[in-house]
Amino acid sequence: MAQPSHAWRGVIEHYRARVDITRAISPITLLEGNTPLIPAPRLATALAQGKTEFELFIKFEAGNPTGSFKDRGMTAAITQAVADGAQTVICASTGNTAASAAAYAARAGIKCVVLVPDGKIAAGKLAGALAYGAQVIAINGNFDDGLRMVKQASERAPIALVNSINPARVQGQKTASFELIDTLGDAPDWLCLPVGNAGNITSYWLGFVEYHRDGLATKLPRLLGAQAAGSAPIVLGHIVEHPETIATAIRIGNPARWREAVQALDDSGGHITAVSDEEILACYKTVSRTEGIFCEPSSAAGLAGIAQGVREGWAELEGKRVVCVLTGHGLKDPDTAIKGTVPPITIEPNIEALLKVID
Ligand code: AN7
Repeated sequence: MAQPSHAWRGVIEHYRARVDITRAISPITLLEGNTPLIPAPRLATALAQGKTEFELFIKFEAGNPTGSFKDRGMTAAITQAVADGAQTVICASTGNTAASAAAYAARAGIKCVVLVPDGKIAAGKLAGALAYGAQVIAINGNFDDGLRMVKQASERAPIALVNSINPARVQGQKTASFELIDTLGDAPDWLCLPVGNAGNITSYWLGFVEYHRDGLATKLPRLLGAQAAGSAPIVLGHIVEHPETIATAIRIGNPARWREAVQALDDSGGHITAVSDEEILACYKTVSRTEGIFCEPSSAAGLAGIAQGVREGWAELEGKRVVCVLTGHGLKDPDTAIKGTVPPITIEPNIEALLKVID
């Protein structure tokens, strides 16, 4: 049945002329993209700590079909892989890429193999990858080990690599910048986001530069990247052999798109900073309580970057329009969500018991 003409058709079709991948087949899509851009005034006030005032929007990428921003790039990577004749795709992942690759492979009717760090992947991501029917392999190692292994596998066997070193991933991912500009009418002053393997920051910058070059935006944003302090290779300027952080999505010590990220940060006049797990968790709680927006811990790293920049005085936010990308859904990591809260109390099933405990 033909879709009604106003229906959203996913990022490849919507940005047809700009997503540079094969046109040999119709897109493998779950109608990803078109995610909400939510004004967040109460969160802005909380992050500003009485020191400044700025306008804040949340680009809620958890609104994608598998609950993270990865779906934008994955629709492109899987479409390209299928057009190239791949029967199997492979990736290393801290979780969200795995779930996304698994879903799009299922959609395409091909096999998917994912390598994840044993015990360091949030429950909702593992659940997704398994539900979508991927072969999930846990390794006694971290993401960086996994990426090395899947690169080798794709060289030795007829398996397509769908990590973000695959150029199609960036082509799909950059559509997030287009959506921002299409919604706001121009680029924001700051774009703020967590950085792990550095595919997302690279892609956003590419998208902004493209729209600006073609006269669809009058300016370029400054990029504010945030890494977890225990996994901050770009901030430190060297590989981190044993990355650690509660924000397991960004537990990465040797980002694949390191060079591109540094270039983007430089070109934008931006800033990259390391935020502690405590700072991440504080913002993680604040965003859900002030705005009703539930993200996973890694996503809150970007917010923590803003809070830190305000506290330390280096973030020039006064009067600016700031977009913060929340990359993944809070439901991805129920364990961390529950750990940080007071457990529910149990009462007898009568009204007296209820009235006694409502505070
Ligand atoms: C929620 O899934 O690397 O800097 O294997 O899941 O583009 O890597 C995830 C990364 C931020 C960092 N927020 O983005 C993977 C993976 C969330 C993430 C990042 C990830 P990049």
